[in-house]
Amino acid sequence: MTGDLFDASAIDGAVRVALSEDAVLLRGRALPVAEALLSAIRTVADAAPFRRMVTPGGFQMSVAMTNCGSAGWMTDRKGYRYTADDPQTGAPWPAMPAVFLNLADAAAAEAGFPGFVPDACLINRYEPGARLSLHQDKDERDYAHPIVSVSLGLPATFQFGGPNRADPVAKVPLTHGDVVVWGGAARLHHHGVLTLRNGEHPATGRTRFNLTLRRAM
Ligand code: MD3
Ligand code: FE
Repeated sequence: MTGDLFDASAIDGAVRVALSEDAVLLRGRALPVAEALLSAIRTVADAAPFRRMVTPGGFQMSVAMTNCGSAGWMTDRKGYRYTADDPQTGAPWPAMPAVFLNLADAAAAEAGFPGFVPDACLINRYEPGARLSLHQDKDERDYAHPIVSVSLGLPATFQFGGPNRADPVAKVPLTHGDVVVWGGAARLHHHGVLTLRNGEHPATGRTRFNLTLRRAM
């Protein structure tokens, strides 16, 4: 079933919410592998530590980031781009954990995008006070591929707009274990995350993680 924001249906035990045409929220879809995902995040961050990057405009982001996969997203004064190596260590970004690949492939298929093979995963770490202003993800080579996002830890309010920056914005709570698949028409929609509220989560403490699995190259 697809339609408006509140059109939810249970299919195969997972609760699906159509956020818009081609954007599907699979509530709790990552819960069975949440501990495995968190363990893999720690392994990635041991090799490629979280850092707060600087935008081309010179502002330090409030969200701390790292990457895994054959490409990783970065920003500095020179611009936004994907690189094969972590500029901080000079080493290639850590390999994509199998648990990331398997979840991304399964969730994309359930949302109608079979055969999704991500080559990049940006890992965002939010602490209370961190936010991500409204933006589009357009540094990838081919927008035909979907993006799969996975939320872990503290809840956040996600903002979801349209193709134009001035389009009206819907607010959607994203909680521990939620997976969203963005493809087709939704792939270039504006989106952001409101300032993270203070809180404590049993699995992550005072932290929210978000994985975005992408086909960058
Ligand atoms: C809609 N991350 O890393 S995930 C990002 O919660 C990013 O950290 C947010 O936006 C976060 O770029 C939101 C949801 C998301 C991710 C990618 C999208 C929504 C999207 C791409 C196209 C449209
Ligand atoms: Fe984004």
